[in-house]
Amino acid sequence: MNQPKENAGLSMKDYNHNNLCTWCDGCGNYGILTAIKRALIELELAPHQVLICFDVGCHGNMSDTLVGYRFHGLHGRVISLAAGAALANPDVPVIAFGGDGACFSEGVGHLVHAVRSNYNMTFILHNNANYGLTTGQASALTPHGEKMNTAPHGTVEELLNSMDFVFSLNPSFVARGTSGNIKQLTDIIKAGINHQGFSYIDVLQACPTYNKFATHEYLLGKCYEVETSDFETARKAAVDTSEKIATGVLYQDKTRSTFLDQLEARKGIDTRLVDEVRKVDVSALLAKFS
Ligand SMILES: Cc1ncc(C[n+]2csc(CCOP(=O)(O)OP(=O)(O)O)c2C)c(N)n1
Repeated sequence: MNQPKENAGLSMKDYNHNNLCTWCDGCGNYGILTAIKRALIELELAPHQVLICFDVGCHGNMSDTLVGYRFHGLHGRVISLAAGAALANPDVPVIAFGGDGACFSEGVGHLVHAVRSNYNMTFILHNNANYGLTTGQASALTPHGEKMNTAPHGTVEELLNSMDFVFSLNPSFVARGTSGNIKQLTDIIKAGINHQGFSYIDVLQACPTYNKFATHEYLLGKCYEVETSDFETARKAAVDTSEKIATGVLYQDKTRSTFLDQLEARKGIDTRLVDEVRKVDVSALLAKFS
């Protein structure tokens, strides 16, 4: 990050918006919202110094309650639009929020290529194990057999093991937190923003209205914290959730180059793409199509 450290006096109110919050009582999104604000304050990043991107879903309504540069995109597309912004202006940290419904269905292709490209951005998965905004549809992360509104007799499809899937893509940063442990989640988000490369943060999010199987109490009781370890140990700890659920920064490779750092065509260039496009006059081209 090349941000000037000039914001030591930031507080929660700098990020608070007066808009009415539409989340259900007890929704884990409140905890995630608090953690992101705390992380930005502790990193001394003012709202105008960070880009926050949202997918469509319950979690996406955070765009109404958080002050800053925000972009609310189409369902499943948040990673791609955030990656574009990160490539266009690497001086601005980019954070993208997405739901498990969006990320592991419509958006799964974007996730694959963002991890393997190692774009320099942070992705925070609101993993409530269902499509919340469309009132409790089963997602790819809903356990097999769970009774959901779209599967009253039990979910037929097999559960997608998201951690095994992400580790199979050779990620440079993988973390897991819970919406109920705000202190830990704040530290995880800070580590993700500071990481050079694609930071994948899985947040196990309580959804008291539609997720009856992984409640706030269940998650807090099952989670334990691990220290960063080697790739295979981290993968094993992340994947096996049968007895306990490993949380914390599970894996980080600080030596990996980002996508932009590896591009020969950008080497030795000090300007940013976001400035360079302004120098090109496209009015004649646009006139051809008007
Ligand atoms: C391409 C597309 N497909 C489906 C929808 C309908 N839709 C809107 S929100 C939503 C559910 C979102 O679930 P998830 O991504 O898990 O986020 P959550 O609401 O749980 O935070 C769906 C299916 C849409 N808006 N666009």
